[in-house]
Parts: sequence; structure tokens; C-alpha cells
Amino acid sequence: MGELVRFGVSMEADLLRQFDQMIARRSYANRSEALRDLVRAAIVEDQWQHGSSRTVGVVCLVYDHEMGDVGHKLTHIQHESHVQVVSSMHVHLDHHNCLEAIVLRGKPSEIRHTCDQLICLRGVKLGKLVMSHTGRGL
Ligand code: NI
Repeated sequence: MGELVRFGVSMEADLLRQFDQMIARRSYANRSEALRDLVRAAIVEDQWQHGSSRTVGVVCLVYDHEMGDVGHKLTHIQHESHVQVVSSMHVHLDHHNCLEAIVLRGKPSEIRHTCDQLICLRGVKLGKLVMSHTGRGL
């Protein structure tokens, strides 16, 4: 962690009350820690919206492996993608359903494109991209 800098924040009393209720529910130690996490999340979101430098994301998929050749298509997309597949984890949830978590590294737009291709496949029931960060500057 770099040098800590204090600064004042003004907000409406009702907004602060709601913020305090939220951070209590989430068990934050104090307002500063909660605020730092919110700022980090906003910076990551902004970098994914506007940045072009390489970053990292995780796509989580739940799919029915008996639905057509969805497993083969998922593998094919990852082999053909411009983004680097850093790692993936497969869990056989039950007789039909598989869960796959895939870590992708590349430009935000390319990661999104690959995730969209994976998520929209027939047989994929649930798909979510978690936008992460390589760690520099946060
Ligand atoms: Ni499976």
C-alpha cells in the first residue's frame, strides 16, 4: 500500500446513513476501507470501459454438457480466441450440469468478445464476466 492521504468528503446525511448500513451489513472495519473498495471497483470499471491495456477477467459458465456439442464449442472458442486463456477449472455439478471458471488475459474489448461468444452458446444456462485487474495501481 502506498502513502495514505486524508481528504474530506461531504454528503447528505441520509446518503451517509445508508452507506453506514451497507458497510455494517458487509462487515467492513470502517468507512475508509469500504470507500477504498468502491473507488477500486469504479477504476476497474472505467478501465474496462475506456482502457486498451491488457487486463484480466474471469468468465464463469454453467452449462448442460449433454446439450448438443456445447463442450466442443466452448473448447474451440478458447483455442481460436485472441485472448490468452490463463487457466480454467471444470466442476461436474450433477448429471447434466457443468461449471467452468475461465481466467482470460487480454484487452478488455477482446475479453468481452470472447466471453460473449462463450455465454451465448446454446446449452450455456448461466454466464457472467467478472472484470478484474492485473494489480498495478490498485
Ligand atoms: Ni462436467
